[in-house]
Amino acid sequence: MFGLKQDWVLDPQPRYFVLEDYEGATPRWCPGCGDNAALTAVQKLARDEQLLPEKTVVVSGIGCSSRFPHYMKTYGFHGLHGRALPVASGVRARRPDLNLFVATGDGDCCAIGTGHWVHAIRYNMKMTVMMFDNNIYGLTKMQTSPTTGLGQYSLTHPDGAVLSPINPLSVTLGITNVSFLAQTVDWNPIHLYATIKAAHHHNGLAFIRILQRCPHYMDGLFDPLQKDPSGVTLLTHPDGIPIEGAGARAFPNKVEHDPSNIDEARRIAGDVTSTPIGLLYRNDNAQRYDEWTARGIDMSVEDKLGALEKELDRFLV
Ligand SMILES: Cc1ncc(C[n+]2csc(CCOP(=O)(O)OP(=O)(O)O)c2C)c(N)n1
Ligand code: SF4
Ligand SMILES: [Mg+2]
Repeated sequence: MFGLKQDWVLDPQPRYFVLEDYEGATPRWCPGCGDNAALTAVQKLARDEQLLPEKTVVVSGIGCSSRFPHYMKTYGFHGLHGRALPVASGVRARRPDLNLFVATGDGDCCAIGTGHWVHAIRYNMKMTVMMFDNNIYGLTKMQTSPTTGLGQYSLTHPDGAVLSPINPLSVTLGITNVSFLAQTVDWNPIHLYATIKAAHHHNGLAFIRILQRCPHYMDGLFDPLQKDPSGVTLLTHPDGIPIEGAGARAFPNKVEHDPSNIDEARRIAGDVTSTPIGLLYRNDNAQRYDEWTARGIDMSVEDKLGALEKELDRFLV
């Protein structure tokens, strides 16, 4: 489980990281909040993969879920509401060496951050994006979000939400150059962990929608799925999210789905009769904008100055 660090040459001794090495401030999320489960999964993944803390960064926007970077003992950036993805894109543009995780919420990503969501998917820069979907604005105490269900009570719609919710899976699959889309749930730690791990190893932007419990403002939202897991369809495939044993037994409905089939992925995403979990779509060969932004990254200072001089010389009069 623990491995030798590869690229730390100054250490007199090999370093081995344990969970505590990734644990930052004590989480202040409510008891039972699904964000806690995802934090544990990411910390375990970091430990299992022996990610160098100084080479790992977690970027977020604003919301309860966006407090994530504070609770990791890595680098982090707690950004502005809706701006997690542009900040993360900036990090990735010139740092291909970093492990990059993004925490965002349904409000953060699917409302104020929608434009950034669309373009980040198209840019396909390597990062693991966790979109915590609790169907509500949690931090600001219960306003309707784009994923709030029709008729749901909230402080902005005390008579019930008047519009049908956006479908983040369908939206993501509609964006040009999408390369990885998965859905998981906070209450199955095995599936949650396996999904984040697969995303971390994906060759591009991996977008995960995490169905996340908010017992404080949306108590019981996912009770029907928890009490009757036949409402969930577990997507299985040799190229999908590997899950066995108790993690898989929790879901009696299983359907084999080839994640390279985007038409079928779109059909599954739009099927309102069941909640899919697993890998809906993956394309390892999608274009990567970070390969373009990283050009010249190995140039020496002298070479950069020389290239700059040459460029400026073009404008000599
Ligand atoms: C520009 C801007 N607009 C609005 C806000 C207020 N605000 C803070 S968090 C939030 C909603 C967060 O909801 P979500 O992203 O779903 O996260 P959750 O708290 O549910 O995890 C809003 C509207 C803000 N901080 N900045
Ligand atoms: S309000 Fe909801 S989302 Fe926020 S910490 Fe509490 S349970 Fe979690
Ligand atoms: Mg939310």
